[in-house]
Amino acid sequence: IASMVNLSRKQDGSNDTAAFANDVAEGLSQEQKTLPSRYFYDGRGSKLFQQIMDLPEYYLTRAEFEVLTDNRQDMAAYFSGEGFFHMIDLGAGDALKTKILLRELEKQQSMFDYVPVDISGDAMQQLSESLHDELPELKVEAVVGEYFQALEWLQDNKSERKVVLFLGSNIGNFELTDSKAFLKSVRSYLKSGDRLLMGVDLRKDPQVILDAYNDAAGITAEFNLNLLHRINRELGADFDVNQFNHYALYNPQEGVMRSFLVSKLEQQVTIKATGQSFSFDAWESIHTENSHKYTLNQIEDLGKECGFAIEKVFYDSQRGFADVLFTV
Ligand code: AVI
Repeated sequence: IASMVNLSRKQDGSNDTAAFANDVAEGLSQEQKTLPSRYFYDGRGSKLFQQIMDLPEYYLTRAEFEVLTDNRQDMAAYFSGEGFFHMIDLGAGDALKTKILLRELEKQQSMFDYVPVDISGDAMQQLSESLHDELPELKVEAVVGEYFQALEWLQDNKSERKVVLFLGSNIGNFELTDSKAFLKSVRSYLKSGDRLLMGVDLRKDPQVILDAYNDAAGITAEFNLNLLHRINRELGADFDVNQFNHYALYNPQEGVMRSFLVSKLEQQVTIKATGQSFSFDAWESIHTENSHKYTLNQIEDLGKECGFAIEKVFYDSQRGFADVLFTV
């Protein structure tokens, strides 16, 4: 039983081109050039990210898979203790990990419906179809849109108890101020009895982290460079993608993995959609992504500041990744 709601401005579910052009122009006009990482995820980018999740070096997905598999009964018991609930999956993607919980909840005959949220209309279409085949009894209402749009929609349309999932260390891609704003916003839509399960990547051997973002097969490089391909495709730009390198480094003091695209030579790029040209010095960089790695204390403080209290922390066997269960 599946239905779909599209909150994005364009009916095909893709991001609004004008907003994309604006963000790109603004980012490339700065002293330190920057592009927002949320634009990684067009059709090709989403496929590349799926490949990343299968890479031997990219430990995050496997670690969270283990956390969810090993603790699914416990988690399901926390979720369904007080009757019917809406399970809201922010950034659901292919929901491969969430399905572990969905199967367990069905097994326990929990009373709930499932509301996956994603900016990719294609992903939500495919997920609805796969759930229809795999869990035909499950009530699914997929929402296509940005997180903030979806939260507002939920406020008006889902009135029962809520369990919000924010898995995959997606929080790590926000700047600290943005993660606070995001969590406070999520909190503002929740009531007593509601919960948030959030996946966080923890501090660990810097070499392990470094390798995860510099895989031998070069898929992460492709993923990063795809941003330039996307700008070429959607905004009529003329980036010579071969003249940029993927470069990612980890700062253990801050616990931040930073990804860049570095211009191999002095060059100019023109973007038709905005009519602007941007020049690059040789070895000038574009900052494209941050991936934060946390201590549990930081997560506890972050939660507290945003109105959440930790109910339980679920770790993988290496203690490198955690799914943190918060109450409000
Ligand atoms: C989606 N996000 C949590 C990934 C990460 O690890 O920061 C995106 C990614 N970037 C490079 N590899 C994977």
